[in-house]
Amino acid sequence: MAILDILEFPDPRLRTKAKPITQVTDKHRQLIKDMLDTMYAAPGIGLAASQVDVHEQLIVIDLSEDQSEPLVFINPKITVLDGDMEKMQEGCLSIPGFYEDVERVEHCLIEALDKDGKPFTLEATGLLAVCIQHEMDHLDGKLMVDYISSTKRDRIRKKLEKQHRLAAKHA
Ligand code: GNR
Ligand code: NI
Repeated sequence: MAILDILEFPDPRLRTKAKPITQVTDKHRQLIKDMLDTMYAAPGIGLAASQVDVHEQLIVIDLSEDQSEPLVFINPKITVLDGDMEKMQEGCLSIPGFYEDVERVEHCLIEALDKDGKPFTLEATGLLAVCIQHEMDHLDGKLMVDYISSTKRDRIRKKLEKQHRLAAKHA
């Protein structure tokens, strides 16, 4: 079991665009295990490889209460099935302690590869749809704070920078 370090805003590495995975290997399957351990320990409901400084298109999600429904998405593609938007308050393990309203597409189809490299599709609504879009944004170098005003974003940045300075001093 390995808990990985999660990058925090405004770390510039979170802005890296993830590359598609051409061949799913045992190394990826080990990373998936470590990402699930890291997500469950946090705790969170989703984690993108970008957040652990691996810039490949890989996401894990588990919306269950008891860690019983891990989902893995490799090279995910999204198709909007219904243009209606839903607003939800989101949190992000890379922006700890802050919660912001974000509007997302309510109903979408995801095409991706599973941990064995096998293609699958999944229709998503509600929290699952929101979470997948949040994670796919990470793969694109995009963060939840990009949807709020620059004033609010700057305030969050300053608070986190201060926390990071204090943490470094006491390390
Ligand atoms: O744990 C998380 N909760 C959450 C709540 C609402 C919308 C999205 C999320 S994802 C987040 C974990 C995370 O930062 N994933 O990138
Ligand atoms: Ni996040």
